Amino acid sequence: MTTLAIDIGGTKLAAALVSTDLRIHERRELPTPASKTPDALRDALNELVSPLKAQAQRVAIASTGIIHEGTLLAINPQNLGGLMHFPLVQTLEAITGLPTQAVNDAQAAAWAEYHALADGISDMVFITVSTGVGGGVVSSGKLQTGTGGLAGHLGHTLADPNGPVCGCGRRGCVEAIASGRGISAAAQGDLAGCDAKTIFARAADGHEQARLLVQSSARVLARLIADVKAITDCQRVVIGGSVGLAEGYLAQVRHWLAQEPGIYHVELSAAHYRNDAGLLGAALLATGEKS
Ligand code: ADP
Ligand code: BMX
Ligand code: ZN
Repeated sequence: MTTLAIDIGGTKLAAALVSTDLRIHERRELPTPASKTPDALRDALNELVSPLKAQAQRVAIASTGIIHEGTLLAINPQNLGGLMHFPLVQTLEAITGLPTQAVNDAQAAAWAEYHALADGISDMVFITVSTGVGGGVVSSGKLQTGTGGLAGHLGHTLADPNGPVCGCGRRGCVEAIASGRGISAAAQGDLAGCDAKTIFARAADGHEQARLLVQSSARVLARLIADVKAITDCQRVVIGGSVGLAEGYLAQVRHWLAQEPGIYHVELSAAHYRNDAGLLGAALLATGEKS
């Protein structure tokens, strides 16, 4: 059985064929269209999967947003160019003619990363620091999706009551400060308008403002991890997303977490599957294995 796995993020769309032994073939990427209208995303997804669909027997989607009953509902529509609602499963079934299922991107990635951990770990949390900040919680070996798909949306917990307003409507969310978009939005002067990738590159060259922007993201993430430890008592936190996986970032998060009282410390690691965790988690969930 070959699964056509799709990962829909705020910055990029990825798709690949995933074989039963969880090997990735023919991976493709396209930029995520920044448009309020669903047509742009539908057209981009059509272009993305067209060369792959004839070789697959089913579709498994990991997508940014709250995924409930096959529909994408943005908690932060700014991450998708203002798009609030998208009929995900219906659209991919129409494009491919294949049975399709969908789950939140960070929840999917958590499930893949949980399977990559050593035996004996039953409680783990995955956090993606990417366009937004997303999360997935595995508790007693079960992936938590909640009653409406909201479980694990750690980016929308409070980092700073006086912080910037988040696209979800709340002030001071972790995502508004620590995410790629948050880092970019806070940039001023010669960094104004730069994306997070550029700001990380400038920080590595010793640019002071860039260094402080990266530091503030890592610091907020460390506090979030301390909160996550207090809430879940997890044995491991795995960090993914292009910001989370950027060189030196995890070391900074470890540094700030070490400043918190010892009870909140937890082992941290970088995503084993790197940027493919969402694709593989969606494929794994589609195997029907009980979560
Ligand atoms: P998505 O959110 O679509 O899943 P990513 O995980 O690639 O995509 O996250 C996109 C964010 O990561 C953007 O804000 C981008 O500027 C930033 N980014 C991409 N590459 C890097 C990098 N090498 N270092 C730091 N940030 C990066
Ligand atoms: C946002 C939210 C989450 C998602 C997270 C990471 C939307 C559209 N997305 O908090 O559902 O898991 O971003 O998404 O409201 P990514 O695009 O950064 O991978
Ligand atoms: Zn928010």
